Amino acid sequence: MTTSAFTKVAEYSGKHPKPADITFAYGTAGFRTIGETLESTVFRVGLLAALRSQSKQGQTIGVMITASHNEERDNGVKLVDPMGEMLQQSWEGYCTSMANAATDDDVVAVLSSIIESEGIDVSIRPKVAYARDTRPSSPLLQAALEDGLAALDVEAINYGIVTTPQLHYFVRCINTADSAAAAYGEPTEAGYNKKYGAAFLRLVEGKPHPSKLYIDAANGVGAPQVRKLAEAINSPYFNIEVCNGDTESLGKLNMGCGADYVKTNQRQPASMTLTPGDRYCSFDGDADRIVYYYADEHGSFHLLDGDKISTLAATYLRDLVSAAGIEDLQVGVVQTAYANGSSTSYIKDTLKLPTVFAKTGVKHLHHEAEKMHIGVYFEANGHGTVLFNAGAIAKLREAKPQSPAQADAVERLWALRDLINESVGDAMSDMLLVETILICKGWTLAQWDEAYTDMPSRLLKVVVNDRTIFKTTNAEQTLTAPKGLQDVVDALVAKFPRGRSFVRPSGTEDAVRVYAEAATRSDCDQLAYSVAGAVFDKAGGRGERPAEFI
Ligand code: G16
Repeated sequence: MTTSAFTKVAEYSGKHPKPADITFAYGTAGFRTIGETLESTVFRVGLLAALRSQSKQGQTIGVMITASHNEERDNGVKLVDPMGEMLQQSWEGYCTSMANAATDDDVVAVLSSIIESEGIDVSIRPKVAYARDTRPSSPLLQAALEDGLAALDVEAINYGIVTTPQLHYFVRCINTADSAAAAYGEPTEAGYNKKYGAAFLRLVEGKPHPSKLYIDAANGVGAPQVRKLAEAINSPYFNIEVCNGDTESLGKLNMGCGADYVKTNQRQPASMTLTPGDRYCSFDGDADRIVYYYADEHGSFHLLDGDKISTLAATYLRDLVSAAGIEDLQVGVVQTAYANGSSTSYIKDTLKLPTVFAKTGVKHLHHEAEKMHIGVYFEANGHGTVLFNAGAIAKLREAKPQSPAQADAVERLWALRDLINESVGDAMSDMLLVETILICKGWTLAQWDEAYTDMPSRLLKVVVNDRTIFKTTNAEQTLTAPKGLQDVVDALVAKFPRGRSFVRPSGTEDAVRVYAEAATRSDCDQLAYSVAGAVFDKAGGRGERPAEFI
């Protein structure tokens, strides 16, 4: 890079000084914190996106400005790699160093050290595709990003306000456009709706129409986008009504609604009353997660979370593979420690499918799923997808169906692959997958729910002075620091039949998460609140102590 290019970077950087008192970290899903503190970080992510594109021989890199499920005042930014997957982890350290460079000269110094360590050819013109969600701080951050892109003369495409998974999809489409074998689709909203809509209609054709699906869009970007998807599908097979679709009023995003609220509180959105027999689902604020739910005839709430989606998808795929008669085409499942114990037993003992555990964060699950022929990965919070690896594709191509039934099963596997956004977990594509399976099986949500009964579980948040003192091992299920705290957790767990609990620092919120499971609801709550109380007392709890369980 020439001296004048570095001078230009330093000049632009001067417009976006780093707040002196904040240390940024590239966490579970990129940078996330209070939106108005992120201007310098987002500017610098623009620079990093340019370098990442050059390091990938000019392929397009994605930048998404969003804080997904977080409260409205937060914002965030993350990079998307060429196949639409999360940024390669070895670059996360570069992101953190860049975000924390104290001065404009330091920014230039970090930039040149990355160029040197990665052997980047800076003569390549970088390409970046970017988008944002509906947060009030997003336009300001977008302007900072555009300065970063301009500083390194990036060829950029602005996708405006789209869901996070849509941006992942666009990036993959752009980078595969020239390959007949790998071409993923048209990199536009219309192309996205056309691809997923057509695959859905192909799979459900001829089956009875389902009842209406009520979609809580968390007052986020999923609302306008799912309406466009419904317009494109334009069929009684996709009869939806959007609830919590207000993206204009301040203070509404993810507030008392959305997938995170529903999963964490184990109840419907505050603004909604459920009618027994009706079907409901919730997206989160950027529509990368989805959970389903319904009320039974007594009005009791029932949640169908990421584990239930995962087992539904795995069952359907396993049965199709068997019907297709393709030998040695394996289906496997990836979960995290948050997976309900009943779901894991069901996968192992009833479905007889292999299951592996990964750390929280879809980037970790994605890599494990890639090792399986057909890898189904979902976090309990509703974030996940299904991957068909190269081995699976080869087996599908080589398949020699011996009967019309086998030919139909092979055709359905291909169609399912077209229905699934393999680049990342995607609420809209996952919803079409669930709808397809339910329509094909003729199932209500209650029938889907019958597969297994969840163990009572509880997820709590504890705010502490410094969550970075929490260190974990064993797929984040065991604390190695603060010293002695894991022993306390173990002693509490031992008191409850079938008890399980773990503590880990969140990578997206300034909090420590406590998960607990036990044989009964009251044991589970008692365990969760006891562990949360111990964390608060022994590791610098701030604000209100988690309420004692009564
Ligand atoms: C992000 C990640 C998810 C993760 C979640 C919570 O979701 O993409 O994989 O489960 O954060 O992570 P943590 O417990 O570390 O805060 P989203 O929907 O917010 O992008």
